[in-house]
Amino acid sequence: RKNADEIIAALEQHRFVPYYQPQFCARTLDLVGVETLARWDHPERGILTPDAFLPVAEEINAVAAIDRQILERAIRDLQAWDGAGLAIPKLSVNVSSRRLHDPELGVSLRSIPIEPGRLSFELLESIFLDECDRTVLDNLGEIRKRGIDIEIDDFGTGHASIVGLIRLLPRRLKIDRQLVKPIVHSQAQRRLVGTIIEIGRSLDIAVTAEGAETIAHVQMLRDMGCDTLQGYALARPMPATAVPDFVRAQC
Ligand code: G
Ligand code: G
Ligand code: NA
Ligand code: MN
Repeated sequence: RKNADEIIAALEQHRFVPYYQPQFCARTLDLVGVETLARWDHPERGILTPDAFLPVAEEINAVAAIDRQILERAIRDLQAWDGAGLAIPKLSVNVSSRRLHDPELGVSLRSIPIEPGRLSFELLESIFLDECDRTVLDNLGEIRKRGIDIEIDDFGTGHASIVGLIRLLPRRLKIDRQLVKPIVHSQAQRRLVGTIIEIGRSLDIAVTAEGAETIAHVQMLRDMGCDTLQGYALARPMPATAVPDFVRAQC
């Protein structure tokens, strides 16, 4: 209860903010984008990660509202960075299943000022089960119409539906870090990740590996033909205020 009330108050006070984790081209290690990761800027407890609020937020049906707040803030951050002349090619935002069922999503997209290909939504594999819902279909239609790319997040932890991939044809799939982490000591796990990269290639879907934690992961994933990398070996999630210095240091 206490936590639930606090979450509602935090929403009113706009205390849910995006952190940003950079994403890199596997071949050149150029910055290709940033992913937003929700944080709760708590007045006493400091910056809290999603494990501290998503379960309760889910219970009280507040996840869509958090997602909405993060997206709005991220769009404003991107505009500010553009204004400052920073070259951030792409913004990826997590969109929960709850948010995808929210009729307000499609409506709000009509007023988002963003060029096609600059924004992408990371959706969970469970989307493959939700696709028959009218609101979800309408929202997906609006997402496509606005030129927002769809990425399947945490691929391999949910339904991993190949038929779903063919039907939805996302721009990109992100291999979950649970699958990526073991590749440096398990040949079987390495073959598995290689197979997922092949599935992406055969369907013309780009592949990101999450959880590139060490230089060994980075080298191995690059050699395996992965397109994009994200992980602690390259950059950790950071507050918006740290992004400009990080991006400038890349050049
Ligand atoms: O940020 P962290 O590294 O702790 O993220 C943990 C998990 O929280 C992620 O795997 C993701 O599923 C979820 N998450 C992070 N940011 C968001 C967000 O903005 N919205 C939603 N719905 N989930 C998020
Ligand atoms: O939304 P998604 O499931 O992609 O969430 C990414 C989560 O993974 C965030 O919680 C982020 O902090 C975390 N993360 C990012 N890079 C790494 C990494 O290299 N190792 C580990 N263990 N976690 C990572
Ligand atoms: Na994500
Ligand atoms: Mn993920």
